[in-house]
Amino acid sequence: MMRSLFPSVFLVLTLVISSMVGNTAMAASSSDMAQTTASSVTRAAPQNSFSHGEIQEINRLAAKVTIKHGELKNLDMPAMTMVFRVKEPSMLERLKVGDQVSFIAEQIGGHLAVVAIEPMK
Ligand SMILES: [Cu+2]
Repeated sequence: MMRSLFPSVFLVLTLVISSMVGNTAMAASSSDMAQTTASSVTRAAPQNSFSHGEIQEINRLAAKVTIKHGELKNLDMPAMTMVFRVKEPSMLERLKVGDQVSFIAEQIGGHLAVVAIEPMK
């Protein structure tokens, strides 16, 4: 009984912890450092590279933003206008329609979410 339960509990914990770690930029950069020692090939792949776009619409209640974006290399997506969720609603506070932005979108739990976004100057 205990022996069969334990591995799945451990798996869930691992998933929770890894998703928490993924939230912080610091964790990402430290894992980058770990990878550099592994091989220089993994360094060559642009991970979480910023994409460019223009804000078309902001839905603060739904925590969604419509972005007319250029090519998203990390998602292998061509330029288009589409709706993204944002990871944190507070990310929308500094944005307004018409802003040129740099942003990072990632596939999270089956949908695309903006995990970082900032107006371009
Ligand atoms: Cu798109």
